[in-house]
Amino acid sequence: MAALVVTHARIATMRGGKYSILEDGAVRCEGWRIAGIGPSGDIVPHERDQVIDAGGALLTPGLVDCHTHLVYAGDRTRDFEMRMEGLSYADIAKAGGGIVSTVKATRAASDDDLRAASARRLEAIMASGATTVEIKSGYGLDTGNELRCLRIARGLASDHPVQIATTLLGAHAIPPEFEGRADAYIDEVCGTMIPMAASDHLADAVDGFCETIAFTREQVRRVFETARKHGLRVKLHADQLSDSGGAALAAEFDAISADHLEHSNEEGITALAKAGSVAVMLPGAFYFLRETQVPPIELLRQHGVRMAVATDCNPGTSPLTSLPTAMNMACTLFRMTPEEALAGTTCHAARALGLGDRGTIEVRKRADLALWDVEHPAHLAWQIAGLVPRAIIHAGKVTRRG
Ligand code: DI6
Ligand code: FE
Repeated sequence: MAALVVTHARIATMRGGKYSILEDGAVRCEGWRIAGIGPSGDIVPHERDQVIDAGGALLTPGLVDCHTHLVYAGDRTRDFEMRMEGLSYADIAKAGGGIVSTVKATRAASDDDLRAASARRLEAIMASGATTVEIKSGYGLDTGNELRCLRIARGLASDHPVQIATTLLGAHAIPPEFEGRADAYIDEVCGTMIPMAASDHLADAVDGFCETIAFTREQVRRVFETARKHGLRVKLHADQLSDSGGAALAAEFDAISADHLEHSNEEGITALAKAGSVAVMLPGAFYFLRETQVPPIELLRQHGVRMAVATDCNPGTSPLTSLPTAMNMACTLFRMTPEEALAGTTCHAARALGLGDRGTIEVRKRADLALWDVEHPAHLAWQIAGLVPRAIIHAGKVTRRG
């Protein structure tokens, strides 16, 4: 079988969550999978194979962005201006901004406009090295619009060389028509939204926003119980702005990930470790909101909780479309190491999506790779912005050349 062979690369295989570097290595891709990896001298291309001579450049797994909200319409720059003038998140919501303004714009947008706006953001994340991207709904907030956003998210994979994982985030905020009636809205999420998303195979997982300004633990618990009944795995926006016991709740439902965690307590962290949930760090939102409470990185390390890093691409708290920039922020703001940050956008990010077939460079894994014109893998976290790979390989095919 004709194959694609990358030779003379410094390969960060990311096995075991470490760089695990193979110097002057080669990777043989057959179809969409990796068929061989070893020293360049051992992996000899056949005559008909396509060969990329990396010339000593760095080869990593294709990056995985495991937390985005990139399907939305409208504009939140006025929110940003108001915040710079000193208004609070609550003041901004009262003045007509906030999540609800994005919900209104998203509902009003045509399918074509919503798809085009979402595609632009997805393409920017892909250009930063991503070959797998998770996309949440959460700006539709009624059954029709939530399912529409998931359908658009799924559809983006048909004309982009990327794998998309979709997550239903119906419990993101209380929609205007349910103001003051959060429980009635959760009835709709559990009674209609989750069952329909499950039967139409539109969601790979279910997420919620457990927070004083969003949904209570009891409300999220109902969402999770319904998800479980429909065979869907769960993730949670947990303890972002306050200690709401989110980490422990996520662990109780064996969540594949618990995300944010700035205010999590040790009990919650211990529970996450036991459940094997991944802790997803989102430094873009921390930076953009000028938060001061850093997530308990040292506790997560001590308890052996795997840490992922993602963009959280969304219009209100993290307008970020570069994974290397998210890695840089995870190091400068959270004091993660560059090696942890790269594990966070490769193997641990894949695990945060429950995907065991990617995130490291090993035989039989997906042939999703990124080739970077840098000497050391720490460069990916060192550079603040503007870093893009020289080449991206998705499912064994070269999809981008820099
Ligand atoms: N946490 C956040 O930071 C965003 N959503 C969430 O659950 C905020 C989204 C927005 O303001 O549009
Ligand atoms: Fe988020």
